[in-house]
Amino acid sequence: MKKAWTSIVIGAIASTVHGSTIEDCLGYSASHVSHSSNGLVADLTLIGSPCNIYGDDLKSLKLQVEYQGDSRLHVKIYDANRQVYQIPESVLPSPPNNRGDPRQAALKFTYTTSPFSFAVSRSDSGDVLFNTSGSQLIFQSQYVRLRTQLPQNPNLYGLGEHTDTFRLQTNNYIRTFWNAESPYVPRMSNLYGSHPIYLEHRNSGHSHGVFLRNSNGMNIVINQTESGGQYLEYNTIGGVLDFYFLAGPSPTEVSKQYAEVVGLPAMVPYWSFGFMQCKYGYWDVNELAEVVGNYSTAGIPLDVLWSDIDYMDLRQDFTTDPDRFPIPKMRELVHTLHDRGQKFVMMVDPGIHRKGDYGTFARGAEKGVFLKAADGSYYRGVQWAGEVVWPDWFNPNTQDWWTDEFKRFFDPNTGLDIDGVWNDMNEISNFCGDVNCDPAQLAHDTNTPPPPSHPPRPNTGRPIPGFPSDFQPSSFRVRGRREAESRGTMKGLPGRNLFTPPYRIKNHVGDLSAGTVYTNITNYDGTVQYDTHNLNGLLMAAHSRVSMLARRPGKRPFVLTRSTFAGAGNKVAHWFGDNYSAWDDYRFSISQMLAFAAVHQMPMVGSDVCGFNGNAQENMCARWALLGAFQPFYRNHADISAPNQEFYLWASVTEAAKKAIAARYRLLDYIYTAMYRSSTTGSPIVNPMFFTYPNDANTFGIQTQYFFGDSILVSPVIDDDAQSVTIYLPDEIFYDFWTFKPVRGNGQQVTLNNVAYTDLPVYIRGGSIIPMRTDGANSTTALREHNFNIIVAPGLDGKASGSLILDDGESLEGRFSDMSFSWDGKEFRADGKFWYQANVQIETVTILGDEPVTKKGPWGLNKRFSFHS
Ligand code: MIG
Repeated sequence: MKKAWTSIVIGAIASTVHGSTIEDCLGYSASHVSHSSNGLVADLTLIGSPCNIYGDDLKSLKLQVEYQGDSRLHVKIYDANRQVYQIPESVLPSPPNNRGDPRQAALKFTYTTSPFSFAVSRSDSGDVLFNTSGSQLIFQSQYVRLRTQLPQNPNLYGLGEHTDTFRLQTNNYIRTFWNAESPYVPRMSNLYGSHPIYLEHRNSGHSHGVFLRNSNGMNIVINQTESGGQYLEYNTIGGVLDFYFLAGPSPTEVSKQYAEVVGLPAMVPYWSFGFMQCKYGYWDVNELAEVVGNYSTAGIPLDVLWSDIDYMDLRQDFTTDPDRFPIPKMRELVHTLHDRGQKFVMMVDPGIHRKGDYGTFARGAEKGVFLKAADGSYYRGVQWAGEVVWPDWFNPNTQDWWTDEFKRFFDPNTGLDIDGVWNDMNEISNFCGDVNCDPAQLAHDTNTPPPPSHPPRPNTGRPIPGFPSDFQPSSFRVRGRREAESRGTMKGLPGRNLFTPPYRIKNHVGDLSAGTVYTNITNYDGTVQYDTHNLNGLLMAAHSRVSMLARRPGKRPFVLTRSTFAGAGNKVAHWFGDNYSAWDDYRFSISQMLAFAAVHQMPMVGSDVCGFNGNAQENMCARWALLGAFQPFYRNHADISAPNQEFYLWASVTEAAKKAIAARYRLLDYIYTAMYRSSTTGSPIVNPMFFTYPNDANTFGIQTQYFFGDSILVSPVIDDDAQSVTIYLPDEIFYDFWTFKPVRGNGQQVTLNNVAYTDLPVYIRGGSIIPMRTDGANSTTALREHNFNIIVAPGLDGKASGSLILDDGESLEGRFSDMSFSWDGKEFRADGKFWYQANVQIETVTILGDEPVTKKGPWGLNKRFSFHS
């Protein structure tokens, strides 16, 4: 099937749907161009007779161009009647139009009248960034096409979610946006999330960004014409062309400018940087406790325990299995975890069991919050609980109902006092595969959910360290090892083919409605899933965030979501779904993280460490335990059918994990500070190497090395079962993170040999100052009581600087300290704002070099200080 798509979509499409071909589409001509102080508007009128390839051509369009400040250009092409679907402001607000002066703007908009085309170029250099000439704009009822020319071999990044290279392929490459259940995260295909933003980096050392604010299904084709002309082409099945061009010119500035468009990332709690353990298939509450006990026995700090759908009664949200996960004992588990300084996160799925006596359903039905079919009956599908209905996130009552369910079930006094929530299956995933599926029949035939086939396991009488005596390990160890001119509705054109639009996007699941909510379903506000499908995940997660906040007002909610859309980082965290326990997946976990953290503005991301599906091998899991510790979201998770893979199950993985978590703890406040900067300025928490060295072309294609924060260079061993790795060290002085020995980078590759499976090459970049906590904490809660050692890593110029944020780690708006550190080669200075009272101090300051020098304190974290060498 995949091959067939390639020939349909790519190249000169010889479509003869209505007897015409794409070449018969003559485009539009611009008229009534009206300039204002910060932009222009114009009418775009269809030239000639309609070509009607994929639906009907729209005859009248509007063009709106706004210079929004000096570095952002907004270009929007939409239907004059404003009927075509546009993303509502309530879901993803458009950025404020900071009126800019075209004469000062970094970007310049130019256009050709007929056929209409436009270009965006840099005002200073004249470099053309985007140019649609040479191919006509097509704007039809079910197909919108716009193509831009690009330079040869462009360096393009972003356009996630995918498992392809970080620097995108430029030949015969299609990125499809249609959020879908994606087991084994297939390559070259659409996955769980849609982020129509790319960053292009040029050999000039300058980057720019292009964001298309459009949620419709689409193919973005990156390819070359027969004569070799490089292009990128948007092919959407609806929506409008709502572009934001971001001037950079540094890659980091592009990231920051994108955050201004879709929102700054949400700040996360301190504890969420701890190590987390999860598994689908933990049998009962005893097994949950046992996993925690095993971690402490092994001496591996565990911060967060996760509970998958296993805990639910018949797989229903907001219930627990009365035998295996009884509420009183679950409450005891949560209390014990909290007493130990640990946290607990549980899953909540979107499919609600359609069953009259199920309270969550009954209360939702009363408030009318579920999606309905055209005849007014519930739109039904199949999910874990059996026959289900789905919340209509566009219904204003849905939030109240959702929050009420959260408050009931997660009540600290009578229910389960969770610290975070996990949203899965929200693409939406529907086990009813196609439009002929009868949900009731399928649920019956597949026995979904399976009846609780086994009673709780008998207890062994052995205690679990750190847990009350009624927690006992199970008797049998299963697993072997382990605008305003027209007041349109913007809710979508009527009369479209909502199931099988004539232009087919390359959805790996098949038809648009396959395995999800049917695309003809109407939301509460009158929009249809055809247009809003890619927003389902973001909407669910955003509602969960509000509900979590209602439970704990003033505290930063922690919500992990599988499905995302542009702007999701402003609210929630994301993991990359159902990967495989294989080296390849270990490798692309880095590219995925880089794209999300640096381009999509979703910093709190990571893959299932050691892989979700399949059987994790010891050496790979040891390497992944180390790599995961140097990524923002650090969670070991596996499928129910996969053998257990908790770190303590192998000696070498235990050793690797202890080392990895100790290092992560040392760096935790450095990481936390990077996250704080990300959430306040948009600077990425993880930096691709070319972000740091934008003029060094050797870095543009690097996808297996990166900076965690802006100073910690991570260079993992990459090849299958290898013990050596060839890395690139830019022209810079570095210091080995583990030994503090200086290592001079020469802008060349270096091969490291004999890298044990329990080792990870990490370097501190010269020029940085890193605050490190002292060793020995067994949780991030305990870590907060640890003092600091300040590590000064002078650059080639002998100087260094760094910073440190201190706060209570959980308040949305609270007191904080923002300290700055500097070293000029002779004098060390600590300065800043001291608004948060931290009861710890700085023990030492160490200046790295051939002969490191340590100055003993202590110094408080409540006032400035300085000393000379
Ligand atoms: O069909 O809740 O991606 O992390 O363990 C599988 C069970 C449903 C998919 C998630 C995975 C989770 C699993 N879920």
